[in-house]
Amino acid sequence: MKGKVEAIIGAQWGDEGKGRIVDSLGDRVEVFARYQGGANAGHTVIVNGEKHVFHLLPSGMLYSGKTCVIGNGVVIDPEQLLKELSDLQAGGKDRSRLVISGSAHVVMPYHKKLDQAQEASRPQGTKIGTTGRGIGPCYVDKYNRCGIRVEDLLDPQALREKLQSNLDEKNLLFTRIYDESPVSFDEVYRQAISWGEALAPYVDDVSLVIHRALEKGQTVLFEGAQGTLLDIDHGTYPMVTSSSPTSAGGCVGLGVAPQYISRVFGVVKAYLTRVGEGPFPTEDKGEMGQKLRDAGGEYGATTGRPRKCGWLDMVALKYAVRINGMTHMTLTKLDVLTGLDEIKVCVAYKVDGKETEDFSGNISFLEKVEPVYKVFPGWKEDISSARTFEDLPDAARNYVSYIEEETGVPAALIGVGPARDEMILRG
Ligand code: 2SA
Ligand code: GDP
Ligand code: MG
Repeated sequence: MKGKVEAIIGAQWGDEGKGRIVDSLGDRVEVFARYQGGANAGHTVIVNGEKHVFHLLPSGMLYSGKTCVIGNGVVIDPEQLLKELSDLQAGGKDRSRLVISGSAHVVMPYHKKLDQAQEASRPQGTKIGTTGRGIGPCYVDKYNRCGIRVEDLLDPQALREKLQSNLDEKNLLFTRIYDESPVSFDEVYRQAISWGEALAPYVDDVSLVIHRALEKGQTVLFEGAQGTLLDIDHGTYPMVTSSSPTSAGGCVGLGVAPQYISRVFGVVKAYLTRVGEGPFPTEDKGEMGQKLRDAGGEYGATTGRPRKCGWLDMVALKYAVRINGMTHMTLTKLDVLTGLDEIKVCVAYKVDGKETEDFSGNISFLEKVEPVYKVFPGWKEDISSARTFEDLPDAARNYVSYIEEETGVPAALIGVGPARDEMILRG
């Protein structure tokens, strides 16, 4: 094996700062690869004071001469993708070569409509808080083997037949179950043909493109979207997304053999957030939660929804270490904790009077959890210009060292601000 894969995955409920980490580590990478999720993702990258939010494009698009791929495991909303591309082009920033898998499924307008209708019809307490981007319904069609793939957009006859049978079914759902208007075949067909024409130059065999890069000894970076606790299998089901954000998802979602993975970087926010519904044992619903939201700018990068905020949860984090095979951590937003008198960390769960350090995604279990906290002293010094571990105040170093010791995973990068260079790189 000549080349290697490094995976960057969300270790929590998403929005840990994956986009910025991908960008900050991008120098030594030749291929950036998205492998799951879709335009529900919002990955923020700040370079030279300019903010970019990527939804479908890999966060390496700002580099020159690199390859960015969107794998078979991603669900592509062509309208969103073409908009992102043209926005970058307008700013003269699409310097990377983009390759899209023909096997990736297409998020059609009726998927978004269905996602929104289903979410609206869920009773309180059972809502998922989806982004409304059509993700769940598109993956349902994929696994039901009736979905429309990117390659179908390039074949007008195949597209006509598939679209017709999909709309026959979806329009029954809209009119008979959800009291919605039907979707017009002609309109969607015309739109889909034009998407195919626009996307055709980018379509190629992604697995082969990556294989050839690896053969040349290059480094490929898997860019996870969402996070471990939102994983369809390993997350807090059913309050999850419909894909596999965990490291193993990268192999399936790109067609890459697992032995190429050399390092798994889990992106860990120094506190915790969740957007959407579902249990969150360490959420602070009071003043402290609001303080973290304000200091961290915790609003959805796709929907603008306020994110729920709370304390770092070591029980959940150790689970993420195990599920992903995390070899390294990248700890983001340490600077957001600056100024707090004390910082709490959940070290165990108390459930039915018993303490446990074993996480479970079972929501009935999580709803009963009382967090057991350890309290750390805070620091007051501005840390945004720290570039070595030694530049950090003692209290900040203690906090990071505690997380490393408890997880057994070294923090290879520490984020002290959102910009590309606002970090401490430790090898
Ligand atoms: P969906 O739309 O079917 O994937 O929603 C299912 C759950 O997954 C959550 N989810 C996310 N959580 C955090 N960040 C995401 N991306 C955006 C961001 C979210 C936004 O970067 O801020 O802007 O609101 C993301 N995408 C999906 C979602 O909240 C549901 O709980
Ligand atoms: P992603 O979905 O994991 O890529 O994360 P988002 O982009 O949705 O949210 C992370 C937010 O935190 C973005 O606004 C980033 O610019 C910001 N961010 C990332 N790392 C840091 C950091 O170390 N410090 C600060 N203050 N902000 C950061
Ligand atoms: Mg995000």
